[in-house]
Amino acid sequence: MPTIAFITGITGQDGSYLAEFLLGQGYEVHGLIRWCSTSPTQRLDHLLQDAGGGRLTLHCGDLADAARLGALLAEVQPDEVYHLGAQSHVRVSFDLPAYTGDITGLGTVRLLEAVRRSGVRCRFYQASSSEMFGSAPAPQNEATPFWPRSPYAAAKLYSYWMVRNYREAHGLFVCNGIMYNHESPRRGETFVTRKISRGVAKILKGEATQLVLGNLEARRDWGYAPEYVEGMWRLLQQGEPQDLVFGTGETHSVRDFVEEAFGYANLDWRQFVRVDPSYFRPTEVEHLRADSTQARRFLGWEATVTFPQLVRLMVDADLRAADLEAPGEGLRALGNRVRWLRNPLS
Ligand code: NAP
Ligand code: G4F
Repeated sequence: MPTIAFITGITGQDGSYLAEFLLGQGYEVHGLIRWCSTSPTQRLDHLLQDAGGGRLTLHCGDLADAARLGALLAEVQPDEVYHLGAQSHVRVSFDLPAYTGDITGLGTVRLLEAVRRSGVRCRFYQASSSEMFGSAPAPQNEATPFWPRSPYAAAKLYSYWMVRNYREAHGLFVCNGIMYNHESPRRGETFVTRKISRGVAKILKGEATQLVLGNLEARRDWGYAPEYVEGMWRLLQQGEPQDLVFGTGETHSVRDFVEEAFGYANLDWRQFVRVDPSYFRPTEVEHLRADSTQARRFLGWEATVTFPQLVRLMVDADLRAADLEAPGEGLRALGNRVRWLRNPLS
């Protein structure tokens, strides 16, 4: 019998990579999708075409709907639950604080309750975030006190503590993966890295003359998303549940990302990038850098894709998507490090 996984947020960046990874491991994969009048499965279409040999099933539902989550848990009877669904955009959370609290915070409790009440014996992964560290000095690790700086971070922190409470109070096998920023060609278009890589392609294609950004000084620990979904899986294969930090250990500013991306395309970024304060956040997270010593120690997990390789891979992908010639250095540098990935540029 194959191992059965249930993934919330399967249509997102991480959910699509995780589904691909688990199907490659021989899993039967079930995913929660929101009903939508347009197709939400763009990132999954390559998997749905051959349906992983009939091992990929999508179920309509919503993290706001506790009854549906309970029914699905009982029906699917998963061995592993990966809870990735969330309103995941930090800037948007300032405009939608209550909605973000409901979906990103309470949504986790609805799912935990569905697990507990169904009596299904499964392992549970919670997509916690480095945003929870907020203003805590870098580098941050599992012992660093949290200091959330947005409604999103506060909602994730609530989920983090509820996961710990369900472990301690009810004995569930539940784990927090505290992940730093991870990016890819499948990254949502309004997150800064993808906005930049698409911006380069649009400028080269003649579809835009400038790229408008917010705070260029914020520093992030950016890694490559497919490596992080392997980390999620490894965390659930442990003998005991625990909470671990996942990141590269390197930090770069948004300005660094801009310079690298435009430089790779032989463009002088100063001619094209404009800063608009309307993109600034009411409270910013200035500096994130992971200390992932424990993930290395317990899981043997390490990020291997470097910052320039990540930037180049994303620019390559957006150039190709715009029918432009791509230098391909990002792809070449990646080699076959992520062997299960079918097409790193899509
Ligand atoms: P993403 O691309 O924004 O995907 C979010 C997923 O959640 C999408 O599938 C979305 O569905 C789904 N979702 C949103 N609202 C929902 C609702 N009400 N009911 C059911 N599903 C809902 O995010 P990601 O980058 O893959 O990140 C995955 C998870 O890791 C998120 O929880 C994020 O907060 C967390 N995280 C991400 C990073 C990172 O750097 N990527 C780092 C740390 C933590 P639709 O497609 O229908 O919108
Ligand atoms: O790409 P961002 O929107 O990602 P952010 O806020 O770090 O959040 C992402 O990573 C978290 C993990 O640490 C996840 F939990 C979360 O779900 C999400 O995936 O912004 C990165 C930085 C910020 O400092 C922002 O102020 O880039 C700065 N920035 C500058 N100009 C911009 C822009 N961000 C966006 N989205 N758009 C801009 O034009």
